[in-house]
Order: sequence, then C-alpha cells, then structure tokens
Amino acid sequence: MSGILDVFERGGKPGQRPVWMMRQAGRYLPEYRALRVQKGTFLDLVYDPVAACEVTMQPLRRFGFDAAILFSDILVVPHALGFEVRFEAGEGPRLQCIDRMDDIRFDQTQQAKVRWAPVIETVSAIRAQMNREGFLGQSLIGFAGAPWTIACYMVEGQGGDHQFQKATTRAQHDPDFFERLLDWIAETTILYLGDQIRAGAQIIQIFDSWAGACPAGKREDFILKPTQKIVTALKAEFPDVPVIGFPRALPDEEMARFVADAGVDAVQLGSSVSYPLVRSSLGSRCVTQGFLDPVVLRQGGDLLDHTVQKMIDDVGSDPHIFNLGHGILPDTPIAHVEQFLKRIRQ
Ligand code: 1CP
Repeated sequence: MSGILDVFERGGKPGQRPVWMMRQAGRYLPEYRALRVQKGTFLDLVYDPVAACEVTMQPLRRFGFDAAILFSDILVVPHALGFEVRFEAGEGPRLQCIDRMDDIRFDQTQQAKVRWAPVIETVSAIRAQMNREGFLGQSLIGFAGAPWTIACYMVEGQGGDHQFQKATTRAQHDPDFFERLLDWIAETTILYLGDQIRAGAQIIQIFDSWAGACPAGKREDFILKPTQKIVTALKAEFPDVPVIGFPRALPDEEMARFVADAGVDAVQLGSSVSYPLVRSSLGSRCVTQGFLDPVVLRQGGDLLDHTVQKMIDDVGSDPHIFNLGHGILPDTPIAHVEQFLKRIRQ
C-alpha cells in the first residue's frame, strides 16, 4: 500500500510522512538536463514516451519519493485541441491565441485524443517501469490544468508574467465567451484524465495555478463550477481515484468552500498559507498537501531546517502529504532536497 493512497484511505499511518515535490522531474537534476539537451525541444521530450518515462523515473530513483508524477505539461490540452504551443528558452510558453466563439469547437475531441495518445502511452510505460524497478509502494499521479488556468494561457497567448491582464479583462467583459471556453476545456479534460486513469494513473491533481488572478466575484463561475464538473465526471466513473485540487493563491478563508463545492479529496496549499487557519476550517479529515516555500528550499541551511520542523509540528497527525507550495526552482541544490527529505523522514 502506498503511503499516499494510505493517507486518502485511512488518514495515514502514525509517524508516516509521505512526500513528493512539485516539478520533481526538472532542470535542478543533471540527469534531466542531459536528456533534455538530447531531445531538442521541451515538447519533443513530452511526446516521446520512452524519454518522458525515463524523466519521470529520475527523481524516484534518486530520492525515493512516495509518488511519481507524469512528466508532461498542462499545455498539452490546448495543443491537442489544435492550438500551436511553443516553449521558448528563458521566455516561457507561447500559444496561438483563441479569440472567437467559432474557435470553440466541441467536435475536435477525437483529434485531441489522437494528439495526446503518446502521453497516455507514457503513463502505461511509467507504471510498467515502476513495477519493474520495484517501486511498488509508490503511486503515479496524473494531472491536468484546471479550465480557468488553461483558458488564461489560451486567451493571453503566453505565460503568467503579466498576470494575464488580457485574459482576465476578457473574462469580465465577455463572460459568455469565457464560460463556453471553460466548458470546452472541462469536457476535453474529463476525457484526457479518464484516459490517464485507464492507462494507470492512481491519483489525479488539477492545477489551477492562476486561480488567484480570477476576479473575486467570478470565482464561483470560473474556478468552482468548471473544477466541480471535472471532479463529478471522474468520480462517477472512477470513484476510488483521489483528486487533489490546487487553487493557487485563493484566499485561505475560501479553501474550505473550494474543497466542499469542487468535491476534491485533497487540496494543495501554497507557501503563504496559514496552516492552522486553513486546517481549522477544513476539519480534521480533509487531506492537505504542501506547502514548503521553494525559495526556502533553495536557500537551505538553518532556515530550511527550522521551516520544515515548523511544518511538521503544525501538521502533527493531520492527513497531510509533504510537498512544496509551488514548483522547485531550477537552481535548487540537490543537497537541500536531501536535507528536506532527511528531516521529513526522521
Ligand atoms: O525547459 C524545460 O525543461 C521546461 C521546464 C518545464 C518543466 C520541467 C515546463 C515548462 N513544464 C515542465 C513539466 C511540468 N509542468 C510538470 C511535470 C511533472 C513534475 O512535476 O515533475 C508539471 C506537473 C507541470 C505543470 C504545469 N505547467 C503548471 C502547473 C503547475 C505550476 O507550476 O503552477 C503550469 C502553470 C505549467 C505551465 C508551464 N510549463 C513550463 C513553464 C515554465 C510553465 C509556467 C509558465 C508561466 O510562467 O506561466
């Protein structure tokens, strides 16, 4: 039984502290950088099942994390829907913008399935490889972006450096367009995550990395409802697969409502969270995940030791999966990851 699935099923065993790290496969690992150079572009790596499986396995072998996360990207969904996506070195993603209602074509899902087929092949390959290498207690996490976050990238045409001004303005002034777009992404994501689960993903995480950029009055329509639609559909078909939500930068006092309304089994918390406050509103049974500041991990030293110890003390025996509050920074020393793990596993 995996440490992480155990947390969902029974609240975890006493003293057990399952841990994995957002972006655990990535540029801070020399073995990742070596393979990345060989493969050319980031998307070439993502759509190569042998290479993507290898990259997924790298942090498992090095650190023995309690979960593997599929090596892919949330922008596979717009790409599969026929929109150009490029990852420019040092500039983040660039996408072909969506602008017109006519561009939202619900008949494109068959084509999308063909395009994401290599990612689904990767999921099967990872499960087989985990078995071969004896990672039997570890779980494989599949994922997708939440509709709001994906819509922001599709309308803006680029990453979040500009806080998605164009996308959030459009969302406020043209809610009909935005709601139809969110619905299209939600429908597609249900199929995509269903394919991942059938191929062997055991837990699903839905990343709403830009939830905090959603206008406050629109969170119900743009954050809660689209996520709820996905979770409801997945639960109908796969009732035993836990779903982790990540409404990043949503105010602490709205977390409990997000969990209840979206219907997720767990919530990932960001680094600025007040854990005692959120826990008291969530109750003792909801699983949380997070929330070490990636900047503290990069800094290491006493600060890292003290921060991790405080996190352990705060969490106590609550059902919790240790992780970062956001992705690991590419210039994080490997020794700091080891220091973090040592303390968690003490
Ligand atoms: O050059 C490189 O190697 C590219 C760096 C990179 C990596 C390693 C990108 C570009 N994506 C990824 C992998 C990735 N992305 C994973 C792999 C699994 C793992 O954790 O090991 C996952 C789960 C994601 C998800 C993802 N992509 C999110 C959600 C989580 C989050 O970080 O908030 C988001 C927002 C993206 C978009 C994206 N992809 C890559 C970048 C640099 C970005 C952010 C762009 C921006 O600033 O808006």
